[in-house]
Amino acid sequence: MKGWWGRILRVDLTDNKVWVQEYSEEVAKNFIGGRGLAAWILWNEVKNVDPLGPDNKLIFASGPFNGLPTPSGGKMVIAAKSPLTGGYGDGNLGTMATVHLRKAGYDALVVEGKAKKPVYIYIEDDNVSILSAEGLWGKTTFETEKELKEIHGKNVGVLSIGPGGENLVKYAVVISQEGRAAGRPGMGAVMGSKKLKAVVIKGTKEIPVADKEKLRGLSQEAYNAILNSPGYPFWHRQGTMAAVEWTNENSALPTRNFSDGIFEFARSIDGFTMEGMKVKQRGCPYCNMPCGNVVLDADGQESELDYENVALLGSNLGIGKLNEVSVLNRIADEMGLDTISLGNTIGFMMELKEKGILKNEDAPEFGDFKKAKQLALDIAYRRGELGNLAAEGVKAISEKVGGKDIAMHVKGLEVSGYNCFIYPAMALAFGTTAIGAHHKEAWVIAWEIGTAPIEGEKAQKVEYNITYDPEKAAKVIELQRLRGGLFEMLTACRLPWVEIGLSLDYYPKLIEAITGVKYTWDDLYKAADRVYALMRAYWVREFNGNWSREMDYPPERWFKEGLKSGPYKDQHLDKEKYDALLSEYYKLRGWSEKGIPKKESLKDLGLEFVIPELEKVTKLE
Ligand code: PTT
Ligand code: SF4
Repeated sequence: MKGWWGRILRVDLTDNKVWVQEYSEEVAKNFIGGRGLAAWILWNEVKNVDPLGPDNKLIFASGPFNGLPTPSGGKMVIAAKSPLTGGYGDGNLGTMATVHLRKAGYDALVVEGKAKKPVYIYIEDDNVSILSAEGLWGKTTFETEKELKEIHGKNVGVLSIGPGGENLVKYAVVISQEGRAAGRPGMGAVMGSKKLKAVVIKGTKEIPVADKEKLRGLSQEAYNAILNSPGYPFWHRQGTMAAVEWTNENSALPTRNFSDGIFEFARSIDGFTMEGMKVKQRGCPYCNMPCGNVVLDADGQESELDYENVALLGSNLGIGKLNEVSVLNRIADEMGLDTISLGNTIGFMMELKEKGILKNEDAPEFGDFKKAKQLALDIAYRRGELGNLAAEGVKAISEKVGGKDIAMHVKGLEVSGYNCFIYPAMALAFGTTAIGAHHKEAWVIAWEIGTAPIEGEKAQKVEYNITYDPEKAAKVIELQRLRGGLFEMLTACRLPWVEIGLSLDYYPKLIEAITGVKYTWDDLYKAADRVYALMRAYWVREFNGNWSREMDYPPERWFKEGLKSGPYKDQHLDKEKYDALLSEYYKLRGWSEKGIPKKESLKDLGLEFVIPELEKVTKLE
């Protein structure tokens, strides 16, 4: 095999066992890597287990792009059964750990079992040790990475959890390089449940590549195309932060627990304000369009900002000072909490308090930065009744305290930064994403609005009519195939294509140069569909067949209430029309009206092995 090692490093923390598993060329070709490989492992090995028990498996999956000079190709997928949703869970981050994992001779690392005391895994090529982390337990992710680099040298990749993961906060993430985060559906909590504080990797091998010269030439061409694109200068200035002004202009900026789409202090937290505060720029490995904008926060400390972080911890909490928002963002990174779920949870509690549903003196009100900061820390340490409750996430809070109609989640994962009262396609994307409400797989809102943030220096506002054309379902699937499929399997950053317009034509050519395998676009789409069907089958199996189309509904708020202000005041989604769009989506995917893949489509995708197990829990069409 070229491009893939065909080797997975396995570690069992219960028995201190380390071994290498080889996997076949057929699996490599069909599932490619990253999320594809992770879904295949979870389906085969992680059945009906407690997500926070020793039998769950935490998968760190790289792909053929990693460790090689590919455009923005320094990403890694971290996956497991999710403790937040109970279904398939994963996330993606840029990290030197993916480069080193591949250079150490592995395509993935799978950790199972549970250590008796805190440990970290140190991998140096074929030499793998499980070492005590008792001295690191309790430390922040920043402190942990710094200490581990002092021990093992700067030339390593480090992935770690903070107190959030240690204390099993359901939306704890894994952090790398002080500002790269992955695993919104609680991958940090799974790591904490195994008492695994960190993974440190150093790899020195040469990755076997089919055609090195071709790879070098193509990559150079792609890097040049990125630098010369018209959107590059503005991207370089603002990165994802350009989206604050754009969503606000188009009534989509989550504001006060998604009750509105326009924030009166948007300018004070947007990309232009960030530009004035910027002290440095960071990026992921092999990226020549770095977007990690680092500012100094109200405590005088560095904080790396992205759109989602600012939308959810700023406007969604009614906080209009970017240096205060930056404090909350930095705390999330240090503690290892997902900013999106954290912002949703605190915002939800603020609204519950406003409505008199939550009667707790310590609960913050909208705009109360001090109490929000205190609550973020209490969540990480699960301190007090409020901290403990909030550590469970929005869905659990709504079931315990009330407010289901204003609980912003899908399948238990909190909604990311796009308010969809008037955007049916984006609502469908949130409804059908493989992990719950995340924009990563189909950021269809830019297509739906007709503009994107990086199109000039002033965000465009367009004439917009709410429509439910069936082509919206087709567009969601097309984007899921590319964003949630191709890029998550490779694993490469999608932003060169999404934001800078790098031609997609480079990708099959690069894959061929690396692996020697000539994929057509049909092959790549089919691989993506295969992984989507497998992830959906995983949910259905883990939910014991208790599955219905309601699982793919967006939050009730978007159907029941209207926007509070602006040109689309009082407008909201129509449930019947959404249902028709959902049916179109199922039809195109070859899924039943309940959202379960049909036998024929499973066979067509080469997933026959899924059928007998699914038939144990549900009747397949
Ligand atoms: C991703 C989600 C996002 S999506 C953001 S900001 W975004 C939040 N970032 C967090 C953070 O930071 N700290 C924290 N404690 N929690 C956070 N949670 C949120 O996590 C990130 C970029 C961004 S910035 C985006 S869109 C793109 N995402 C990609 C993706 O998902 N796949 C892919 N192949 N390429 C991508 N490129 C871009 O990467 P999750 P990163 Mg992230 C600080 O984790 O679970 O996938 O959720 O990876 O290295 O931090 O880069 O406006
Ligand atoms: Fe990382 Fe941003 Fe570069 Fe993507 S564009 S690889 S998220 S630095």
